[in-house]
Amino acid sequence: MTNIHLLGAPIEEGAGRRGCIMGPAAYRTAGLAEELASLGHEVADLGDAQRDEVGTLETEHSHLKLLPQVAGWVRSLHRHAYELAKQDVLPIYLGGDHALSMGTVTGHVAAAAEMGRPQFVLWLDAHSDFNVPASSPSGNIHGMPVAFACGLDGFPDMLGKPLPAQLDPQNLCLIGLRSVDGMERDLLQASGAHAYDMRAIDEHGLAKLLLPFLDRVAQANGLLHVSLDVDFIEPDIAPAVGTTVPGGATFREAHHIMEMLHDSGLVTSLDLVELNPFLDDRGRTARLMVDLTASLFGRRVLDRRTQSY
Ligand code: 6HN
Ligand code: MN
Ligand code: MN
Ligand code: MN
Repeated sequence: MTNIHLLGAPIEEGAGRRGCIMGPAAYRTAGLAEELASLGHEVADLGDAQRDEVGTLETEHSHLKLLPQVAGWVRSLHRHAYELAKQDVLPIYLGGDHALSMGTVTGHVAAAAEMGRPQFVLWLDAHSDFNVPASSPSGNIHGMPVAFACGLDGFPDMLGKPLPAQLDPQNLCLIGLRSVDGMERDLLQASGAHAYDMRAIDEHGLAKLLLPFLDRVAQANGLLHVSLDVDFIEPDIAPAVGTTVPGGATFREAHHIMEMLHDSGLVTSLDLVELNPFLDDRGRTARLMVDLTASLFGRRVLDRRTQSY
């Protein structure tokens, strides 16, 4: 039994189109809390976080869209995540676009540093979200949270400079990549992060990519934050996202990752991001995300685990 706390993070200003503001409500409508409770967990819904008021921020990057609004969310979510990380609960952040992870990841990294434990991050996404302002072709801040959390240079002062704590790229694993911008790719490869594109899944299968990472988390007695972007999944079955890219994870691949994560017992926090209910087809994407979360929290058909491959 896990003590799960749900926190809505209805940010949409980081994305290129509107609609993610409705994400938390869609997860509630799709029955996320009830589903987790039916698996035997204690579930508390904390409601939605609110964005801080932030004035103009100094930056030479005038193409950054809605910077004060995004910074307001990042500050608020950072505080929430930091506090939740210090409690004996497992937070699920209901997005909201992916810029929310600038707050959640940094909050968990800062708390982990104080607890003397390494923080690991698993990033499940079609995109690596490793742009810095200067490399971003769109100016959409949801394409930048990983670079931000790793402390890369060139960001305006969204959360204090330097950051309260930085994510070590060695403790970062990205899976599902199939859309990475030119300069973003150079930054990602130089960082030392463990990055796997869809081709790696084709060639090796998910278990071969994921299990060694989970072993490292376990060996290091680490904490594990998972950030699940809707566009990780094949858009035919998960259409409710503004940045669809064909060739995503299949229904079973997505569930299999969640099942392996459950069996590992290592996950300590989770973001569900980029759901845009305005683009959904009779709620099917919201329901799929709820089902995937249920797999991560122990829903299974038979009582067996993934053995070694
Ligand atoms: N996401 N690389 C593109 C950009 O605009 O920077 C797409 C970002 C997508 C963001 O997946 O959360
Ligand atoms: Mn993303
Ligand atoms: Mn994405
Ligand atoms: Mn390495």
